Amino acid sequence: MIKLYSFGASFGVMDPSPFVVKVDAFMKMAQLPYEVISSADNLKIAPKGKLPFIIDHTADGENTIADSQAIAEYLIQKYQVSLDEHLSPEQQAQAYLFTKSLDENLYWCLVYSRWVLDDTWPLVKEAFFGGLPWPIKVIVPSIIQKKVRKNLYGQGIGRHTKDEILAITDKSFASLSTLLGSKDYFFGNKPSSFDATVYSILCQFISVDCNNEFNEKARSYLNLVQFCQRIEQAYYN
Ligand SMILES: N[C@@H](CCC(=O)N[C@@H](CS)C(=O)NCC(=O)O)C(=O)O
Repeated sequence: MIKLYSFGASFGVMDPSPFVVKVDAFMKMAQLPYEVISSADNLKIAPKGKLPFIIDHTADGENTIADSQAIAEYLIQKYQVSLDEHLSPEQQAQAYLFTKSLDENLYWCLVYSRWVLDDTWPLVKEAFFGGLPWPIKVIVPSIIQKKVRKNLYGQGIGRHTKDEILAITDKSFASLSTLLGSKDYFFGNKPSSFDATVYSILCQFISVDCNNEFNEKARSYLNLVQFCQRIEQAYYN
């Protein structure tokens, strides 16, 4: 049995981490049996200090794998997952590089929109720290927010103004919308692992119960909204 270690549902999606949702959607698409173990404390036992990670309990012992890309590669190899078999080598190369763009650029725009924007920060504070006892719940959020701001500055996105970050974010939405066009999935009429990846980040803007400018921008792309609905009807009903 595969165990997926996650934070737990927030904002109306199965996890506030796109990387956790990516693995969850991938396993659903691949029809692999698995169990989700949800707790913020999972971070304390995460092999690389980040979620997700999986532990695959097999007849030969346990395999622990961290990082959404490494997890997908492990599962494809171990369980002969055929999700990407209809992609040409060129499409597989594109999917990899598009994934890195979403993971390394759009993701940080999401982090900014949640942790820095004044209208969303109170929701984040409540969702992630609301359950902590007083006075920890007053002290810890601002310490972590400071750390996140530092990471955003180090990564580079945090050096832009809000309007610039919104414009950078919109470039990804517009590009995804163009790539999808009127197709059901990004590489045709069958889902591939790249659809799990795109869904995992788009649902954090589109399907969540947050209504900041970044959410509104994402929801202005009808085909992206319909794409999220398509995945949710197929896998999250
Ligand atoms: N490259 C990793 C990224 C995972 C990641 O950044 N996870 C974040 C949540 S979205 C995390 O666990 N952050 C905790 C921390 O940095 O302390 C993957 O693809 O799984």
